[in-house]
Amino acid sequence: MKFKPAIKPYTGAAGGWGSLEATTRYVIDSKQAFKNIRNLLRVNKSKGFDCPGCAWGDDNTSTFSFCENGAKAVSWEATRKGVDEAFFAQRSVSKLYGQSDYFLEYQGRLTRPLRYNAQTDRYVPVSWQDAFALIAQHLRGLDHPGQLELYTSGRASNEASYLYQLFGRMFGTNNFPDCSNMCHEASGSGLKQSIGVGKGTIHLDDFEHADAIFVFGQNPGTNHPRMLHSLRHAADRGASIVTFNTLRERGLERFADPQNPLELLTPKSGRISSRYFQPNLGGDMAAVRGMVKALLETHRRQLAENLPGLFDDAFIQAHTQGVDDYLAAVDATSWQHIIRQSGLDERQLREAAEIYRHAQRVICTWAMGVTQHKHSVATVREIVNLQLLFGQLGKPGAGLCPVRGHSNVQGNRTMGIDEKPSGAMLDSLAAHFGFTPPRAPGHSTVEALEAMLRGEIRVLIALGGNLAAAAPDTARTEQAIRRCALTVHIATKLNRSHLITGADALILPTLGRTERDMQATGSQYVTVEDSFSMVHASEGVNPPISALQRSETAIVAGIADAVLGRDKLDWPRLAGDYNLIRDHIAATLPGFTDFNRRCEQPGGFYLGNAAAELRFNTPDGKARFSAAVLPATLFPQIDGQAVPFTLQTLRSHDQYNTTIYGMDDRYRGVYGQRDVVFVNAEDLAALGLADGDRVDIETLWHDGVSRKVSGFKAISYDIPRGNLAAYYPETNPLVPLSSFGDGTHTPTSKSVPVRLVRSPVTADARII
Ligand SMILES: Nc1nc2c(c(=O)[nH]1)N[C@H]1C(S)=C(S)[C@@H](COP(=O)(O)OP(=O)(O)OC[C@H]3O[C@@H](n4cnc5c(=O)[nH]c(N)nc54)[C@H](O)[C@@H]3O)O[C@H]1N2
Ligand SMILES: Nc1nc2c(c(=O)[nH]1)N[C@H]1C(S)=C(S)[C@@H](COP(=O)(O)OP(=O)(O)OC[C@H]3O[C@@H](n4cnc5c(=O)[nH]c(N)nc54)[C@H](O)[C@@H]3O)O[C@H]1N2
Ligand SMILES: [Mo]
Repeated sequence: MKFKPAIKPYTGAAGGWGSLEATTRYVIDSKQAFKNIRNLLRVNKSKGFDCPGCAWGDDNTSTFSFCENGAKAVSWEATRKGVDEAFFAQRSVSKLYGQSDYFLEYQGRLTRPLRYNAQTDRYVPVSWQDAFALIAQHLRGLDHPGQLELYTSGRASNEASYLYQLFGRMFGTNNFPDCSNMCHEASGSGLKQSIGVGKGTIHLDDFEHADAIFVFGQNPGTNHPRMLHSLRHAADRGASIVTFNTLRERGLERFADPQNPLELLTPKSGRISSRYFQPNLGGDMAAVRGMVKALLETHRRQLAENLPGLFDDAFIQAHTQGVDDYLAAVDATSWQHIIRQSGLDERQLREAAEIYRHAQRVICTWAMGVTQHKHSVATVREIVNLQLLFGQLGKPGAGLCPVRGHSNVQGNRTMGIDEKPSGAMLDSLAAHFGFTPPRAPGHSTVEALEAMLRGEIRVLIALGGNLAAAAPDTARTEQAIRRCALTVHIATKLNRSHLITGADALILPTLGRTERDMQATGSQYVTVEDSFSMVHASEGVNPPISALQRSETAIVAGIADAVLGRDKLDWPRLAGDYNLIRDHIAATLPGFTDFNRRCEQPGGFYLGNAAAELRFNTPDGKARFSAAVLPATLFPQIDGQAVPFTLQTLRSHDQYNTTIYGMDDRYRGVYGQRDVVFVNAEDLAALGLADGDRVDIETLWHDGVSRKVSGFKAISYDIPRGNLAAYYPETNPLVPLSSFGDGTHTPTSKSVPVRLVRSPVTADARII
């Protein structure tokens, strides 16, 4: 496949015609246009399937509620193309390894179970029974259960995840690395420490009541397009939208609603952000601290003048703990430090603070720009500090909103996919199922890879995802996975992880969320949880393209049955009737009482959030201010040198994580290519480089390992000096495995210390 590279700045609004055109192109391309359009109509309605795109919530009022990127996700899965035996017979695994991620997934759906044959270096057909037996044989041969890693990606349903964690714990391990470890871990961890619950506190309709919405480190135009509707409506009724983003993202500037015919017929489009600040990568904690410093000055001045202070003292008194220590930390942080680290000047931070304090109700949202740094937990907690000072919890139109990634990543955690499970959950499983769950914490994703590198892990089972491509430090990650005796991937489409095999390897083809799931007792639905803790049913409608594909739930039950037998649980019976699984969930997890009946409710049901009701599950029942010290510098000198650039690795408009739908990044004006790096024009000039020159990007890290990607096209872009951006997963080789967040092990994908050098690679377009 060849793509014609071009750079053409995008001048339109996000959404609008461009979005609908692109949607239609994807729908038509997937070779079953009619069915796909019908599917789109069903997305996010009470009957039909949940959009596998992102974890944004649904308002259940729109009849055509979908977005361009949701449409891509649906039609990508609903393709009639399948990879058959002949495909694998003709291609060795080493040969396939040389293909791009785009090529691999573009081949279509996996249609039958496959086993790797190391002699011929090919995947060959295997029966389901033999596949399960092979897994059982490996697992029975382990020295101890901790030699198993059970990876999960956030598309898995609640039912499949619940069975999966139960299987793992009955087998004896808490090794549940998951995509969340690389994603919103810092949100969960920071929120839990501050407010006692690791989830956002707001409902979707709070956006209709907020006076100001602060959006930190997030690109909703591409990654949560339905959020633009909420932002746009809020902006239209006069709410202030204040954005902190290192890049100028088109979707945060202007948005035309593709579901509003008037806006498609006229050039009308709505402004989103009232103020747009571009901090340095990793500069958000400093920025928020600067806002609080400004607010604290005003607060004290007013008090000195016998005027009411700014802070909500009644709220602080009644519901929080630690304010004095926090304000002392703010006093101890100098403006100079704040300005240097945030990259914003005092006037900008004072302006943001003024907008904040004049709003009665404020929502703060954030995503990967906040969570993928070393000091991400402290940054999340700093955002909470600001909200606590003003009592912005427990009332409509206000609160905290980490915008989740994968469509059911939040549900996975609720179901117990957690390497550090709470004692209460384990107690509940132990009592209900009559077994002794392991109490020792298991491995997060980075810890799992480290353990594999040390040769401590024998078997990796992955419930979806693309671990090899999604994880950092590609060379070390691949080396780690290859050390396993058995790798098992439960997947919809071929991807790079399937080509990084252990000595034995299996690919188990699964049904996607769009597909009808027939089991012994008839057609089944599953459930998922969105970013707003709404749980709802999702029922596939498409006939599967192969009779040999199985549902995730059935595959997990099949593995458990082969490994553990039926002494404790009749796994096949559970796989035959998901209502029975939901009964177990109801009996063991808080908030799911009467689960099956509540699934009938259109739009689903709310799981509840104690912090949103001002009940804080912290040791003293109060929300806790964090008095963290602002890091002295974001990058200490490495090997005696100052780090010239910080690189963030991010998503283009045409990808879903490691799934590459196409080579364009429309809103950033990039077409037909992905090997680009966005650089400030003055930085380019200082390096003696011209716009479009090819560069190598080299990581500066203190372990002596060389990490480099070559021949990237440097593009002059609106980004603060010293900051760079390039696409993931291509730049994952640059992220050191040992560079992760404090207290989270989340790879620092948004702050990689690098240098740029002119590249010897000059070819203009590489063949994809
Ligand atoms: N279409 C589509 N939808 C998706 C996904 C997808 O790949 N494609 N992925 C899903 C998943 S798993 C996730 S986690 C979410 C990801 O959603 P996002 O977090 O929006 O994803 P990224 O592309 O990583 O974008 C990070 C954004 O934060 C900004 N940023 C980076 N670092 C900083 C910083 O230090 N400070 C500030 N203020 N800004 C910063 C970047 O410029 C960019 O706009 O989207 C989900 N939805
Ligand atoms: N450098 C860098 N690295 C990052 C990030 C970054 O911003 N920068 N972001 C991180 C983030 S936020 C995340 S969430 C992770 C994502 O990590 P993962 O979740 O592991 O990766 P995905 O690309 O979402 O997984 C795609 C694969 O999932 C399979 N799949 C799709 N649908 C289904 C399904 O319904 N069932 C099953 N069983 N399989 C399915 C397909 O085979 C597909 O190839 O990557 C992380 N890695
Ligand atoms: Mo994510």
